[in-house]
Amino acid sequence: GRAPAWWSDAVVYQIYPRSFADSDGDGIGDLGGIIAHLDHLQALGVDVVWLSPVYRSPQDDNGYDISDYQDIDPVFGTLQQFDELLAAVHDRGMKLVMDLVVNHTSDEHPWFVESRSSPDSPKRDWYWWRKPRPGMAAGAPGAEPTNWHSFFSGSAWELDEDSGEYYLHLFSRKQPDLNWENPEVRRAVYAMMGWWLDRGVDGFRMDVINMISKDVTADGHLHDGRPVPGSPYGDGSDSYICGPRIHEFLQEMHREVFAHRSAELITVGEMPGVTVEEARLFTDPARAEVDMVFQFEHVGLDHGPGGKFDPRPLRLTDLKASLGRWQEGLEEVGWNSLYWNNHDQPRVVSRFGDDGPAHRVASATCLATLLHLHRGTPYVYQGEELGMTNAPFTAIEDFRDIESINHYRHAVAAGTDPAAVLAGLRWTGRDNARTPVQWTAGENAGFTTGTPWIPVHPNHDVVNAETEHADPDSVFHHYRRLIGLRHTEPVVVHGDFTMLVPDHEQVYAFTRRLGEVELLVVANVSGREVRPDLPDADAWAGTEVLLTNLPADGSARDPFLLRPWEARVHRRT
Ligand code: TEU
Repeated sequence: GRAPAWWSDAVVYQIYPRSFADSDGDGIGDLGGIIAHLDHLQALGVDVVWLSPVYRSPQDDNGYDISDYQDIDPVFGTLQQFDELLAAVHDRGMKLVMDLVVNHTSDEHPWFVESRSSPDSPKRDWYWWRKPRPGMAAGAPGAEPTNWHSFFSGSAWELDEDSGEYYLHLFSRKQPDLNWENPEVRRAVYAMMGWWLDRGVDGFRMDVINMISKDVTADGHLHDGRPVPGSPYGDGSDSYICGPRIHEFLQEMHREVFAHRSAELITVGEMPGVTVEEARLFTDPARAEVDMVFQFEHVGLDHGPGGKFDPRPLRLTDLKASLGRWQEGLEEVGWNSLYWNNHDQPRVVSRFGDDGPAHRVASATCLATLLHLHRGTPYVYQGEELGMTNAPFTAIEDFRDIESINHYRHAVAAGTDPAAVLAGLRWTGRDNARTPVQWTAGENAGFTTGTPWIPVHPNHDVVNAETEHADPDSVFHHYRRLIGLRHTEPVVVHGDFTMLVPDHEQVYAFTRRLGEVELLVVANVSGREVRPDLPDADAWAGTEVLLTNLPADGSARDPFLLRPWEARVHRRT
């Protein structure tokens, strides 16, 4: 067999720089703030740090709109400071992964400025320029080249008045899609990636990388998407999710960028809409595409018929069926990434747990235990290790995220009750994950000495790193123990996975086995006591308890009479 990759037992920590820590008092997190808090990451024990984008950017989508791939935005610092950060991360034995955003650039990137300057521009074909729909006047309703909606509301096409042509933007109008059909575009991207790797970075998290290949006919035609009930726009995802040339492009990227470089690099492709069958192909080492993918199935299970802003309660059986299928699907070939949170998702303790004072710590540590005992590479998103909660925003003025603000504007204009729209945003809006990291109980949670760019959560008096470092029963120390366990127990990394009691609506339980060593992981994912009927429970009852999330209560109780949000990991050989 193939030797396990260096990162197989690694845990990755995601930093969203804007919200991490501010060192210069302008209210926005920056590289200096990250350098100042590396002790926290080292104490947690993570192996890899993934930085959300810090490149030069107009910040329309908080840096996911890049105007210069080879410079640092002044709001975050300088290239020299970046080199300092990289060295400081390496000095501590950690690696640094950059965010690679190459499905689109900013409309202020020189490539797009040149492309837009004239239909005859040599860079015109670097983006997706199209004439209005045949027989229709530019700008008329429905004249867009396809019916696709943008992820950030409205059409995915923006009219350029000067040329009378439209350009494609799957995200904001300030994020025009690059045309990966053009080999010059691909060469420019690979050269840029090489520039960062030569500078010493250890890999990339690739933003919406499964959207770079569009289904286009030989004569340049793009197809309309499926109609969406109640919307003037259609869903074009069949034309760009894992499009016809996606595997070819990723293999080419691997050949051109990674194959002749160090084997100690790590790649993860962010892939909305990816299926487990596709993920097997993307992550099969023999195909040389990416090391792992971020899939979205488990974070869509609580979306209602109206989409992400129409949430419904999660059914635990759905979650188990989904994650269980991914464990099984990538068991022989490929590799999972494991995440509850990132900068696009609501906080897991508020979403799948209970963020009230009685159960916040127990439910955060319960969910953490489940995730970290699966097979794959766990990702911890800043603040998750503190049990940070969703934002308590009450007015649209509190929100900063372009997706939320655009959605509010469109939905209210279409006649939806503003209070109902706001309720949706409060549940699933991305700003839930973007309030500043809570370092202390002091002013602005120790995030900044200035005015924070987005409100600080008032619960930082209780939920903060300083308090949690000092408390062995905190969410922080539980994450630290989970990460430690992955580093010391090979069965956590390599063991097989068997789901137990799949039909139970309160209990999530599974075993892991590697040779003679077997783990039982069992968790009460509810606020009510429960005694599941576990196979082999009597034999497990007396075995070594590797980890629990609740302090022992001193009683000689039945270990599988689970208290609210109790999670246990047993071990036997
Ligand atoms: O997100 C891709 C994506 O499809 C969603 O997760 C997105 O956040 C949105 O909520 C869909 O409803 C990536 C980045 O992670 C995100 O921050 C960027 O805004 C987006 O790509 C565009 O670069």
